[in-house]
Amino acid sequence: MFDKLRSAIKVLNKAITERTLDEKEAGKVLWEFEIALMESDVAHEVVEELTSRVKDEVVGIKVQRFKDSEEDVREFLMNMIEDVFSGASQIDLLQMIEKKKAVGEPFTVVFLGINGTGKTTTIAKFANLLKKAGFSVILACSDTHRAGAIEQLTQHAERLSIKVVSQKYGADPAAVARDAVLHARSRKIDVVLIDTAGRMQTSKNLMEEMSKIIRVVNPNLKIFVGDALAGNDAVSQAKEFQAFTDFDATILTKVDADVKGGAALSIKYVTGKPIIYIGTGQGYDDLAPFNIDSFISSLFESK
Ligand SMILES: Nc1nc2c(ncn2[C@@H]2O[C@H](COP(=O)(O)OP(=O)(O)OP(=O)(O)O)[C@@H](O)[C@H]2O)c(=O)[nH]1
Ligand SMILES: [Mg+2]
Repeated sequence: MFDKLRSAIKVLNKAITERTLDEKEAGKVLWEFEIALMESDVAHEVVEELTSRVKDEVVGIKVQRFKDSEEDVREFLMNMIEDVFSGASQIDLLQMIEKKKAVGEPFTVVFLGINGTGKTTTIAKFANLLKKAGFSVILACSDTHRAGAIEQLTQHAERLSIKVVSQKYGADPAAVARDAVLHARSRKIDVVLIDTAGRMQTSKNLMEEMSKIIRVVNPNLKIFVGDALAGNDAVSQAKEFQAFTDFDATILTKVDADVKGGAALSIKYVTGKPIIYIGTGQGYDDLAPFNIDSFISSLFESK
């Protein structure tokens, strides 16, 4: 995972450590760093921020202070990158759910994103995680559009022994979500996970439909599901969805197949919202908590 990004940082680290850079050499090193970031699917604005910070520090006289210590350079780069990505509040989801449970209210989560990013699979994984943590869960099939969507969610629910609330294809997704919440309230179920249809951020009707689901249910959490393999596209989708829904957090899927790593950095940077979990495979247990600081530290580990 993330090998490309890791090697971009390694190359930069090495270049700064081994040489005292004059302006021309620094320019060359920075150029290579910039290309490597771009190749790693890091979004344009993030590339600019990172390269301009490095440039301010390494050109000319200032670089002298690094010349003897690889450790100093490593620390400088790590602090700089952490600084660029700090700021979003971390979300402790299980704790939030626990609090709601304590007052006898179901905790509601809506999953949003474009087609095929992994929303339905992520809901199944997340339901599995919650069950293991001792919570009761119900699923709402508010994807009443795509053929097979109801059967797909129902199959996951059966495998996980969880109830699913659904209606016919073509039904109002907001009504399905509301039914599920009412059901959870009357049966004292702890968590409602609402699956929605994949929609392109350019489809006005579907985006408005999504706003309706959110208005009707007023969920405790809106999670954007982004596909790491989509790279920069995932970043622009995140921006558009954020403008429409002001979501609270991201789950990044298919990270197991992503050698680049740029989407993780970029989505966090452009939305200012934390990535709370990453999908690391197709099985129910393939969902891992994500923390940006540990992610950045891991980029500096030599492998
Ligand atoms: N390798 C890998 N595959 C994943 C991951 N998450 C989801 N997938 C796969 O991605 C494909 C699409 O997943 P879905 O959960 O159906 O995606 P969706 O967003 O619900 O799709 P729509 O409902 O059509 O919008 C499936 O084949 C999943 O198995 C992941 O973390 N890693
Ligand atoms: Mg789906």
